[in-house]
Amino acid sequence: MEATLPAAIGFLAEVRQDDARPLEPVFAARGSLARWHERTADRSLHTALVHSGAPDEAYARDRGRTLVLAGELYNQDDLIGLLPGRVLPGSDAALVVALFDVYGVHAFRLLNGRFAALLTDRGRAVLATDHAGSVPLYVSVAPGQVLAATEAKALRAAPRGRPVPPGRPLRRRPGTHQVPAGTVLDIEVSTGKCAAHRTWTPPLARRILPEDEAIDTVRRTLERAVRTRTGAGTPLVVLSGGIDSSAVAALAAGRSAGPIDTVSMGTDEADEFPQARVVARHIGSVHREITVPTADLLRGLPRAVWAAECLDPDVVEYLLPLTALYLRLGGTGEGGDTGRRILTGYGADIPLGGMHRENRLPRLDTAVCHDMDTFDGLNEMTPTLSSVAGHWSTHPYWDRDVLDVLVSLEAGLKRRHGRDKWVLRAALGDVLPHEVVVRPKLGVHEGSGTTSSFSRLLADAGVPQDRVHQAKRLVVQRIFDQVVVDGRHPDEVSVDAVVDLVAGRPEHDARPVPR
Ligand code: AMP
Ligand code: PCX
Ligand code: MG
Repeated sequence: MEATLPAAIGFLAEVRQDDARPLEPVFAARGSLARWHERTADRSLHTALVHSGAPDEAYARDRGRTLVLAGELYNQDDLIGLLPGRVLPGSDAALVVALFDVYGVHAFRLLNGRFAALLTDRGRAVLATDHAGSVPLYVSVAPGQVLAATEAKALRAAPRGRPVPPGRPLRRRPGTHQVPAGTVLDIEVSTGKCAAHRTWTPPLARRILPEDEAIDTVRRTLERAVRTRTGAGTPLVVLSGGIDSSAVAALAAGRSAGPIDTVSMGTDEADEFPQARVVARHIGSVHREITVPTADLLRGLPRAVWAAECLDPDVVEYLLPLTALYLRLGGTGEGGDTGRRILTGYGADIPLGGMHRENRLPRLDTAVCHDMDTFDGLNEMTPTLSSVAGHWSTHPYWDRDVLDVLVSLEAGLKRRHGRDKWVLRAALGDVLPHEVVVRPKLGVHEGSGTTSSFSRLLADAGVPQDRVHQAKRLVVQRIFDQVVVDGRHPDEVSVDAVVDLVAGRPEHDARPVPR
């Protein structure tokens, strides 16, 4: 379980009672493809797996059940302790299937991980997401068939499915549903009847802790989340120089025998290179700076939407510079084609109310509650963002234990002594330079100039200032329709044509906006 990348990073799986031809697997995630077919008396299972060299470890079979797992677990030690006397499971998939034998669907309540899973058990198909839905999972269900995939585009040719509440219908593909975060869907294949179980919800109550105890709890849980994510090779941290990613980098460096790798991205318009350099020097990392020309950054919009399958223009603005960075990283090994394991500081601002820049507290918890109520389905944590370039990314702040701790701290520990994210800053004070610990930071969309250059692209096309945000939404929607719903490759999509169309200059593309 110490490999650089997880055994599988995506799958398309079909459980059917008939012998229909399986769908053609279509993924944005880049990796090797393994296909696999299993037939029992009452059903067949076809799977296509995107993997990184050990596809067998993504499957597990036990007592007539078969499990397919994309992603990885972070609390194996605790989980193994629940299976005394058994042969040690050799993979995360084997561990989950063994737990299923003891706990049934409730096994998924035990997992702290970044995964999507499908398990067949006689006439049932069980689908599960991790607590945060960080590996997206889509499903199409009709009597006699359950089709599931980690990318919606892989289900494009699926026969029209029936509603599977609480699944969310996909835009313009109402027969395809996204499985919510922290959810198990237990589906009877013959009828398509579905029972749903929530396995995680964000904490609603707030804990009152003395400063020291809060600091210690945050430090310990974050340290563990970084440790369980660093894998076998040299970890790489995408480093902005803000407290979130600097904390991850410092903790990863602290437990690494040799120097870790860090990398910062900027554009020809804006960067935070000097701030990131201070951190890299302090922790002794092998540091790189990658500058992406703004025009290339914006041309990458279709690829970011293709990878994240996201319709939210603000989130796409956060993800665009990160996708551009991942695509330019290069791998290791001969030919540089071995993917990297990437740690990020993504998501820290959500439970800590880091985007909230004023001293009074009431609105901080309002922001935290709102963000914890609305993250699901945005796909901002998806590993596909980096796996389009063959890499695997993972986000320690959205570790289940870290998230539980951070969300539940009372707001006065998040904003304190005039500082945002106070408890995190205080928890890392001994491993980072003082200037890093106290520095407020711009978001990646601002630090890279992405928000302003995307706005300018629309303004230059004639969109009035007060319509720019709505125009961004329409641009993202149109790109989504092409690369997700219609299954086109992002290289076939012209951002300029979409922008012109949205700006009311339809000479490049006269098709009406579909509802
Ligand atoms: P933010 O919350 O805006 O700092 O962005 C989320 C995460 O993306 C950070 O914690 C970093 O891991 C990564 N990131 C942001 N900006 C950059 C950058 N300029 N270069 C490399 N990584 C970045
Ligand atoms: N971030 C945030 C997350 C963006 C907000 N997402 C949400 N409310 N669902 C973070 O890293 O915590 C930035 C740039 O800031 C990305
Ligand atoms: Mg941040």
